Amino acid sequence: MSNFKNAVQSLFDAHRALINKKNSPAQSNGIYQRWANPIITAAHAPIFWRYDLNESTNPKLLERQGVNATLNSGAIMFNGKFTLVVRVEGNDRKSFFAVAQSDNGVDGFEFWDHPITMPQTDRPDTNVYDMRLTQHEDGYIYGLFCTERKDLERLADTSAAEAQCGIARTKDLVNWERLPDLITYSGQQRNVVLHPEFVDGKYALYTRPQDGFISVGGGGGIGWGLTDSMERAEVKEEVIVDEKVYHTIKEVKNGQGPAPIKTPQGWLHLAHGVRNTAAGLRYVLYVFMTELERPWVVTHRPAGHFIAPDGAERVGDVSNVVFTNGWIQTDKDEVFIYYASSDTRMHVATSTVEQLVDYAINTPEDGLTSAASVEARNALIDGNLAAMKALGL
Ligand code: M1P
Repeated sequence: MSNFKNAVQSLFDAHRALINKKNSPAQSNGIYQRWANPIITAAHAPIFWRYDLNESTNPKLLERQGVNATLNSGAIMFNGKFTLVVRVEGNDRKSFFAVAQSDNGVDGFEFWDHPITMPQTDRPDTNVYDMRLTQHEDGYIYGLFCTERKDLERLADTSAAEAQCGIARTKDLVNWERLPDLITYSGQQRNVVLHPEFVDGKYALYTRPQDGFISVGGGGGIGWGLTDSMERAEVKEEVIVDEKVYHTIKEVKNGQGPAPIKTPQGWLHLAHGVRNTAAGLRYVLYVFMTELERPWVVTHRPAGHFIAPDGAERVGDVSNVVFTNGWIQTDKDEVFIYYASSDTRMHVATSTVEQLVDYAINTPEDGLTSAASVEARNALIDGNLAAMKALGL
């Protein structure tokens, strides 16, 4: 074999070894099970997405188009496979969407040959990211994502941007029909998610009204609104379902994660909450539940974080972040929670609907003061001291 062919073969062998690497359960807190290895990293991107494999144009076999990160992924069970629409970020900082699939949901994720070619609206996207997939009862799979463009009213500020909700739909994850961006009457939108069922005959959306690109300003919270159609989606009125709250894990901002899961006890939601620290923003995941008939009415709010950055998850391009926009419920009611750490790589944690609902219903709410926290903990301690006595401990 020529040296060049040998070198190419080595790249493919190392890549195959990475894809084939078995995952194993890591620590469990009884509510969910983390898995030891990240499930998708930048190194999982196919070799032929990154290298020019033609010896005449790349005799030194240099990487030509690097991939920087694989993060915030939408998730769906598709044709019997655990399927993610991954946010892939090139070294040029542009994100795009690409499908990766696995047979078991915890390892073996492999990208399809080509990323998604997302059609444009008449106002081209500068950057697209964080797709939420919803299998809607109308028969389409919808992908709602953030479309970011330059803020044309602040041209001199090269960081001034505008975030809005892009909408596309598909039946095969290959061909996407781009629909007009969501119209709302808030300044900007990110983390918009389509509810899987019609409500009062309309499409229902979780929104996140925000005044600026990074800061939600006076707005914020997870909002809720209805639209007659997705072909010209317009939410005239947003009500806040889950607000941001002082001195909680969602003091600065929050956002709906994936579309909620329907359970007999209500809709189960996963979201992210953000607070500020001397080291910058800290993103954690939290859970809440809403009424079945009125998904905009919260019934349970377990206090604090559900998943927070842990160990190596704490470090990456944007450190101290976990973020989710995808989970998959299997027909055995297992739940595969897909989350990214520090805007760099993808992980999975596994649980069940039963465990998650138990967690949501039986974890006390945040009492919002230290005194209330001591009171809640004392109630647990006193109950346990009696229980321990009964157990002879
Ligand atoms: O960098 C952390 C996250 O920041 C944004 O989330 P939010 O809209 O809540 O501020 C998004 O850009 C997200 O992609 C990113 O992971």
